[in-house]
Amino acid sequence: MPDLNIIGVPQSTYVRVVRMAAEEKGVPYAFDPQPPHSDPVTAVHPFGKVPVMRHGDVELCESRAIASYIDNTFDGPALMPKEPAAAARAEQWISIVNTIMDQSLVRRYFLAGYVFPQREGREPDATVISEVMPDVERQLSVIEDSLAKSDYLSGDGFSLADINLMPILFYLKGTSEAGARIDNSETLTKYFERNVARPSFAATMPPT
Ligand SMILES: N[C@@H](CCC(=O)N[C@@H](CS)C(=O)NCC(=O)O)C(=O)O
Repeated sequence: MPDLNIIGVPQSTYVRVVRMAAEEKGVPYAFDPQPPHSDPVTAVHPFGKVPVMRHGDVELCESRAIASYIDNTFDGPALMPKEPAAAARAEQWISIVNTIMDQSLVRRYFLAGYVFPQREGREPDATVISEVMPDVERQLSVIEDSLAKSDYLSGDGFSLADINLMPILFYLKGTSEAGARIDNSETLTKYFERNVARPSFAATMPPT
């Protein structure tokens, strides 16, 4: 039984990020697929959000903190660039994705537009989708502009910034509007295909 325990539903983009971090480092971990606000989660996260992590006496919540702990505790390839400007650029992207893009791309567009209606046997919510689409378009364009200058978000090779974005792009690819926006962009398509091929991505595929 591995010492590192990652807790949280596999469908969560944030849970996938920390699992990908462990996979990229080559760290064995036990995965406990617990929903938000379940007892094992609230025992660690004061607001019941996933992921949470246990490693011996260490218990942590928040994906960025957990990924940082995994990166700094275990051997294996570094997940953050060493060069200060590239490291700061990776942090900048993680912050933008987690504080701005997650809200519109995941919560409003993907979950409210597609997942929640479909769970109730309804069609995707066209009103929600059309309201959020300007934000989706703008945010994908911002990512595209950055990737037009560099193959990776930090500008210095694959990093946690790319790990942090890929689970979101994966969900968007399966939708009509954002999926078409990605497919019509050579830059976004190349980026997606480059990173989707990583074993850490295949190993953390959410159930359908
Ligand atoms: N800032 C947190 C966000 C985690 C988060 O929002 N997780 C979602 C699942 S993707 C969750 O637990 N939602 C339940 C809730 O907000 O009550 C992190 O980076 O770990």
